[in-house]
Amino acid sequence: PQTLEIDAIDDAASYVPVISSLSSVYSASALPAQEGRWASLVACFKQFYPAEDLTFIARSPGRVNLIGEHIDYSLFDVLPMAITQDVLIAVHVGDTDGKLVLNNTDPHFPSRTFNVADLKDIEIDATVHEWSNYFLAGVKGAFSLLPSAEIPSMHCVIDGRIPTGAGLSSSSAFVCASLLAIATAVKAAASPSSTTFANAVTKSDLVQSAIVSERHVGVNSGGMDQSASVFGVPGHALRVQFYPQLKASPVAFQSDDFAFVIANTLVVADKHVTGPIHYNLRVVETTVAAEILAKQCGLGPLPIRDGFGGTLRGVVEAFKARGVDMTGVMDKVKQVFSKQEGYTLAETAELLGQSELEITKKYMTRFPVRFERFQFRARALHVLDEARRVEKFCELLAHAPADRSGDDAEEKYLQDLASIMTASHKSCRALFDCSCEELDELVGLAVANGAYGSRLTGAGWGGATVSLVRKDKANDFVQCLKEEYYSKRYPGISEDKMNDAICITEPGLGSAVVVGN
Ligand code: NG1
Ligand code: MG
Repeated sequence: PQTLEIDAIDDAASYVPVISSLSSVYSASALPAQEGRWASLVACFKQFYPAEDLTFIARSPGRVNLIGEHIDYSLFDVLPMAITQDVLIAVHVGDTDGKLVLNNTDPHFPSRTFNVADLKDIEIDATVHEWSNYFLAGVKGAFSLLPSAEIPSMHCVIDGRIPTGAGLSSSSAFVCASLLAIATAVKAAASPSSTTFANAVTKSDLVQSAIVSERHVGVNSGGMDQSASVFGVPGHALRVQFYPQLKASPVAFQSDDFAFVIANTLVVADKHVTGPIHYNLRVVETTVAAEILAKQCGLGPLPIRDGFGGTLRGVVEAFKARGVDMTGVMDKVKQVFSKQEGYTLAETAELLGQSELEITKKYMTRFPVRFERFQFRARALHVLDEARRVEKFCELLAHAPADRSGDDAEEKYLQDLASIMTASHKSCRALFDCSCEELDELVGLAVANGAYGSRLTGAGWGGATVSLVRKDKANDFVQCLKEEYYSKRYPGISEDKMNDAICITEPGLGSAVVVGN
């Protein structure tokens, strides 16, 4: 595919480099070691559709979150970065058979065909785990972005390389790539003679729409993953802000001496199965905690996030306007939620001044949850303290270690960054209760084997850790974890499987469309 061109989709306030050729993408090391993969996707496309031209390939990557866990849906800033592993969708546009055909390079995911005429009103059954649901979420997003659009016939091959349930956001990458593919196909069908489809959709629109449409798959998620997947900038982390509006700013690393290592526990965290007791429940706990704080502290009505409820960010802003700082807000949390054992629904109704039925309807119907007691105190304290850790981490990153005095400035700098990561893990484990035995073991082994710091990344309850290590020690570190974790937990595990599970990661490029000519 050497003759393909990339249209980095444009954004008015874009800091995203526009890449003119695939080779320049490789040289920018945005897609290291991927050349063979793109070629094999093109070959696979030819197998599925021997008589059809490839119109374009849409791509969106996974992400690793460096700091700021479970605070995006409370509208606090987070610091993820896009990773190399991604979802590619090769598309042929222009037949008049009226079909959307989805094939997958992985034979575990069987072929699916839809009539494009049925797509506008298509229902997604979030209760079944069906791979094409993620594409259909992209369809929903495309119609919300382009309400009058007619989706043309699309014959697709999908190739996803992000491990699922690993906290690396395979789901968002798939939804973002799908939405981008559909928007691009609509544009391509409208101007078949053009070979470039830039501006099919802006990056901001793509993100906003993907955030809302991914909820059709049954998870009441925040917006971190879609932002990282779309806006990713090679060599940079992204500070993503959700308040007062969505904004992503690239953050450079001021030192070349460290690297991040992603290590997958190989415990699959499946939000579709565990959402009601894990992820979706945490969204309810943090949302209702915010509403109770507003009510009990007389803050007035909070701004509502995406039609769901108030946020802890709203609470912090309201207190700020009254001269109360973050420490003060945390004190209020401890006062209002004095019961360490948590709150039953009846007690919650009392605090909120609403009936149990009202609360159930508002917060627990579209995304059902199961619980005995809401842990408002612990969840809110995690969120507020984690928001502070993001601030501190970003402040540290803004200053080069050389600005510090002393011979061991660099060493201290890495220790400071890492201690914030380690504190985040502790809080995720103890207050947010989103870790698991394997994650705790990996974090412990990482620190014992030379990492400065380590933490779970993504939703947790399984999935991966991210560790900060010295670049010159990174390979040894990977080797140690292979021996200490993978070979011991999974005796007989193959080298290939381990290499998929643990890797040194580079921040990569976000969504892009590669156009054939
Ligand atoms: P993953 O790790 O992809 O399951 C989830 C949410 C994020 C964020 C993190 C926790 C989705 C699509 N993403 O990520 O919005 O809340 O957990 O920080 O559900
Ligand atoms: Mg996900």
